[in-house]
Amino acid sequence: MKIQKQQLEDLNKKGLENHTSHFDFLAQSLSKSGVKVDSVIGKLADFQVAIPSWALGAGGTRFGRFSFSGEPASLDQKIEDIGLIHSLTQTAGAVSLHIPWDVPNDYNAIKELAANHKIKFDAVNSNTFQDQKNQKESYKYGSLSNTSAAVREQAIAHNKEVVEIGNKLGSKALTVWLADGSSFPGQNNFQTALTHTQNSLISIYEDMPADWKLYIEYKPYEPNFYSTVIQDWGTSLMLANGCGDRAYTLVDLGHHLPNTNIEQIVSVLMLKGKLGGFHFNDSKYGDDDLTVGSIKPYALFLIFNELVYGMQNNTQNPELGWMIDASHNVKDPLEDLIQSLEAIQEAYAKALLIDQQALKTAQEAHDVTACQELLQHAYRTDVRPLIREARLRHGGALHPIDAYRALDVRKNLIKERGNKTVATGL
Ligand code: PSV
Ligand code: MN
Ligand code: MN
Repeated sequence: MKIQKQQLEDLNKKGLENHTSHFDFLAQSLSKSGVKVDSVIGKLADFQVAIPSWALGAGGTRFGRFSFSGEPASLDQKIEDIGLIHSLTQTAGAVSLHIPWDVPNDYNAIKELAANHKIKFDAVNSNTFQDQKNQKESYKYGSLSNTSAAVREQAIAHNKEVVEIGNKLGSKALTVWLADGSSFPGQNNFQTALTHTQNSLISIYEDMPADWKLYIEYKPYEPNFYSTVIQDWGTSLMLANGCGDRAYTLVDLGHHLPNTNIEQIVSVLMLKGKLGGFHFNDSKYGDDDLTVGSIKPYALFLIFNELVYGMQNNTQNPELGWMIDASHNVKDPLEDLIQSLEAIQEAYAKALLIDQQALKTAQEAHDVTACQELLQHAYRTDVRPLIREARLRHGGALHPIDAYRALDVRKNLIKERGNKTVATGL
């Protein structure tokens, strides 16, 4: 299924009058307070987030998985799904592949399909947290950190192959997330595990093409429950520094212990020019991978405040790789991704409205109340007309979820692909 421009134009006509009055009112009041509305809309339109190939089917838990039907069964179909989300939102212009789940059969055909949908290939992800069929060594006791040289070599070789595959598609970054760790005290020697991991990462890093970046993800626990080798941003940063200039930390919002000040981590990493990529999701308890903005939208806004500040002030930090890393059991995965994209745009738009100059003045005057007022004034602004306007100007849907439903997208996918579908993913 492909959504035609004309279909969206027809649907948009219905809500246009309402939108125009909301947008005009907001644009006028923002302009009066000094906001350059067109520049904000331009930034929103430029902001593209990669969709992970593993989020297009219903995720599961260890207790089970409930299919949503019509799920993509191949890489082609995954790209088609992202194409659908992108035509509705104009924000999902990239895909993040996971190897070996998404190895293309025909590289030219996949590249052509992605180009047709205006989708780029963002960071590629390696997988050393599962054993694959016919694999010689097992990752049961770790991969890049394993005490066995043969296991480490196999895991290094896999990462190198992932880079090769990504390179053929036009990707420019490798994301490494390791499940390595231990579940019981005494199981691992922490120092040995970290040293092996550093050396393995160096070997992968040194083999990457010169214009590639390495993103090192961290996570405090799960699947191991006593220790994780790359448990936090400090460990990730240390490993990135040990690799070189093109190795960076990747922040996944769900990979923190409760109440961690993620915005401060973002800020410090950008100051040091070491924030490489971002995985958006939301959580209540752990790595819940819930829809972005569904639980803690204010925290997301505070994170975006630091991201915006960093993008404006930290030229030492490279452009970031923006990705969603969410998936779950009960919602239509495509609707869920549309909601996530909307929440990201909302937090970004609100952060762009913060009067940075006034905030600096209030900070220097130690006017704590004013500082809070400035942030919350931006946060309390309903920015949705700006996001809708950005979509409208680029041929997207005024109301993506409504359009998705009006066009019967899921019904059509089920008709095309059938009821009993299982997408590859986490
Ligand atoms: C596991 O926690 C995880 O969700 C990581 O966040 C990775 O980014 C993702 O899986 C894909 O490997
Ligand atoms: Mn992640
Ligand atoms: Mn995760």
